[in-house]
Amino acid sequence: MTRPVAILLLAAGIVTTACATHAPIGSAPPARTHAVIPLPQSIEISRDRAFTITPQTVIVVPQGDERVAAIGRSLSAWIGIAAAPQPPPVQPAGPSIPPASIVLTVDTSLASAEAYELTITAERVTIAASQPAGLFYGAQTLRQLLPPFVEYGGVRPDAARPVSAPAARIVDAPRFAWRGAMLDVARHFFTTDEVKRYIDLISLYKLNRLHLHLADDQGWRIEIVSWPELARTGGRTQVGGGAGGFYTQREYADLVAYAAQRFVTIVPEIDMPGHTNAALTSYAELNCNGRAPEPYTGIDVGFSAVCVESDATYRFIDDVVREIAAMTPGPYMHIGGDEVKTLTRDQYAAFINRVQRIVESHGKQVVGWDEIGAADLLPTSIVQHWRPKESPAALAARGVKVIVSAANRMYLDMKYDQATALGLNWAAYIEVRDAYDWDPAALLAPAPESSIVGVEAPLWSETTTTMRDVEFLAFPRLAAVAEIGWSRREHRRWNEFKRRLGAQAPRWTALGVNFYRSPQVPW
Ligand code: NGO
Repeated sequence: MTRPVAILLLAAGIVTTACATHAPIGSAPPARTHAVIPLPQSIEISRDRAFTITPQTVIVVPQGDERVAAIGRSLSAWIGIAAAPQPPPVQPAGPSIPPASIVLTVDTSLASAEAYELTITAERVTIAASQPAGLFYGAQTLRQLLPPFVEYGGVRPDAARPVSAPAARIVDAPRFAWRGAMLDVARHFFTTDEVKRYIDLISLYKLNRLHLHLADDQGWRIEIVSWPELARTGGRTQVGGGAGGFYTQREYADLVAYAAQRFVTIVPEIDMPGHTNAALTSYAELNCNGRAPEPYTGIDVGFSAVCVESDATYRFIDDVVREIAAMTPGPYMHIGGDEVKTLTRDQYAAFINRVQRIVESHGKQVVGWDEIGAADLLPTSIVQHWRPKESPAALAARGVKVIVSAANRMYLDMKYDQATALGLNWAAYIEVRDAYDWDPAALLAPAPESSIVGVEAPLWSETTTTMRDVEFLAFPRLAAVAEIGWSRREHRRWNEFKRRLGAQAPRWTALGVNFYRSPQVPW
């Protein structure tokens, strides 16, 4: 933003709260605050003018663009009946724009697919982006500028209170392409409805990857038609001995489609060669001794491995990858690769090399935990850094692309502090400030920031038996990860972030999210 515009905006009652060319946030308290997470690249917000949704408000979308119309319908559903007996109708653009409307418009001059511009005046709201993803993110920002009671949706119309957003001008684009969450559905199984709720919650914060940890020692969670016992036998239990479960291929496809509507790419993971007891118990031929072990319901790691010398193992992997690749439109296949204690380094590297070629033959790009760095990585393979004691800098220096999931900062299954009943603590206690107040680029220095594909917050489910448990560990820390993934490093300040974080409380309450009321945050 240039100086004359700034003066003009200030004269018009618009206050800049974050902008690349301005003083850091927090240097002067903004007259009119907002609570948008992740923090946009630039946001100018009015002190005294606002847009109010009325019973006349319509959502205008381009003619004949079904993907944008779907975003319009989502926005309509989020607003719900907060302002009128009916959610705002979605209608194609005509010769004139009705008063008090919200306009979604495609503007191909905007550079990246996820970038958007949101302009709110007293008369109208305009969200412009070159691609549907950007419009979706603009709509999420608008949603966060509306009062939290909107989240009661169709349940609690609050006719006495105006549904208003402050006049504003926002220009926004993400820092990283990969902004992920991982859910471990193997240690404890979560139903597709539960996973859909998680997708809804992560997409509110502009996360765009959901990595599903679909197989581990305790459970195999995805139907494989050519190896039916994997799900039937391997899906039958979970940590603690509960009933477990698995997704049919139809359910998985439905989940993928649901995620895609929210601009979330599903990244399926089949962990191998270790963490495979559920497969080993389902098929004796995957074991070097030809004997299937008992199902496992504890939480130890590192004891299992498929027989890396046997052809049956590679037939199995080829079939599994082929079936999962066929129902996964996203480009990635996560092969795990972590914590194998029963193989030599050479056996391990040869196995990963061979599996990379299988994944490639089915048209997918390999993602693996950082141990796979010991193999000859294909140029397209992505390494997910997780072990706090292993620096990813050497990998980055070799030109490897890295997703940062440092366990001591980003593992959502770590306890907040010693008093947290749920979670583990092997990597660290991670209070909210620990989760926010650091930067992934420092871990890879001196390699350039371009070696970081993005960030991802895994939530391992050894101790979480319900979605309420999952939510308690994920919120508020997932919002911190979302901001690290999206917002410019130079704009991030803990003292300013914690205020915006505290302001999420009424929204989470309205959404029924079971969040941790950290003493570090002004709720
Ligand atoms: C490790 C391990 C998982 C555990 C998790 C618990 C990785 C990549 N492998 O992370 O099996 O569930 O820690 O925090």
